[in-house]
Amino acid sequence: MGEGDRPQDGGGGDAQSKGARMHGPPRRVRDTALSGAAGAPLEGIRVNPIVVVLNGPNLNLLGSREPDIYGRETLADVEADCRRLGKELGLAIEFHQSNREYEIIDWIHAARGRAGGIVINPAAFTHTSVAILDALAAFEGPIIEVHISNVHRREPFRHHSFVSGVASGVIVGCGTQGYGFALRRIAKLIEERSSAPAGRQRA
Ligand code: DHK
Repeated sequence: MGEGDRPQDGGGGDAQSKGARMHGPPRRVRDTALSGAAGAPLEGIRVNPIVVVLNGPNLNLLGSREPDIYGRETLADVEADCRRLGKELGLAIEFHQSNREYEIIDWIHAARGRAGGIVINPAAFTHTSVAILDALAAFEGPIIEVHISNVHRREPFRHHSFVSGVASGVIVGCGTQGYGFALRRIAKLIEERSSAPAGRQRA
């Protein structure tokens, strides 16, 4: 499913122009929040787009949990890899994990109007959570869904994802390397959005 198929948030042109402001690649800013003492804008300060990387239940056990399926890398290893690659790509990485559905929803809400994109491995919530689907549908930027294992080679209940319908892309079965692929794709999508004419942000 392409990004253009994602549900609209009802914001119309305003939401799109807001997206154009909030979701660009590293850029020079004139932002009153970054004003100097005399209130003059600080020229030449580069702001990296925020990418929020979210991890669902049991992913805190990565490395020791079913290593034949999920590998030996810990979540701390994945976070370090994401931060390293984020620097290379000019992205400000915010990395979270929770076993609680509401916390993931709250992080998605906090990303609205602020983050350039979301990378999410919803883990078991992938297959159950309409609430996470709805929260993601209200996010304006690109979303990449990641699964460490190849869920399509596993039990049938893992074949359905509530999240895929609002994701720009899905990376499955590439191990923890999938997070890096997702960040590279998000960086590209953010860059494309920032250079697209205002009315074509979702195309
Ligand atoms: C992780 C989980 O915890 C499972 O519940 C999903 C996903 C698959 C993964 O492969 O990363 O079914």
